[in-house]
Amino acid sequence: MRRQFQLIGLGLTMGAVAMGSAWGQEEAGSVTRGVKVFEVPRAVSEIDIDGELNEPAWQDAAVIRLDYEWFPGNNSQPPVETEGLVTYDDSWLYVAFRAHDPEPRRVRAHLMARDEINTFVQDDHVTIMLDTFNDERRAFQFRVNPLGVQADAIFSEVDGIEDWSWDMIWASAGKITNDGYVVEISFPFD
Ligand SMILES: [Ca+2]
Ligand SMILES: [Ca+2]
Repeated sequence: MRRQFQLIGLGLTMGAVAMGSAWGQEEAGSVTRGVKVFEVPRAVSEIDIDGELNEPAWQDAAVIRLDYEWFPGNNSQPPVETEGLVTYDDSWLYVAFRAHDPEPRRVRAHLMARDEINTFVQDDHVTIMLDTFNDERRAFQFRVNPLGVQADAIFSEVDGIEDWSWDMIWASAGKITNDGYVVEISFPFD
């Protein structure tokens, strides 16, 4: 079953990250409505981006349950559980997902080149929006499928544009497991 989840970072300061997993449900206005704030612990170990969440740092990472399905549902309650994990060190922001699925053989995932978005969106995948502008209008968008394939874009809600020609150097890996799939990602701060 093709399902898509997104994790939206509205700010990352002093070890705290604000996440709104249901961004877009509320009326425009205050930047604080509907936003959950999580304390993100610093990584206690190095993390190897290999699709295995077996590093000690993941044991202590912030766990963010994604309570809303974005597609095919429209911010509806999902039939499967997906968790986002977040931690960091001096150089990297680390994000991982555990996407539980009782039928992992039905997880859709294909190897393809970066940014082949028309093919990519046919796969199960997770999306992260980093709103480093903190204006809820523009964001850096990162999508990863269960095999670690990347698609990245600059997103503008004002004009609805996803500019896939924008490429950043970031690392991702994914694996299909007996329980669904796992994605492991690192973003450089510089
Ligand atoms: Ca790892
Ligand atoms: Ca791109």
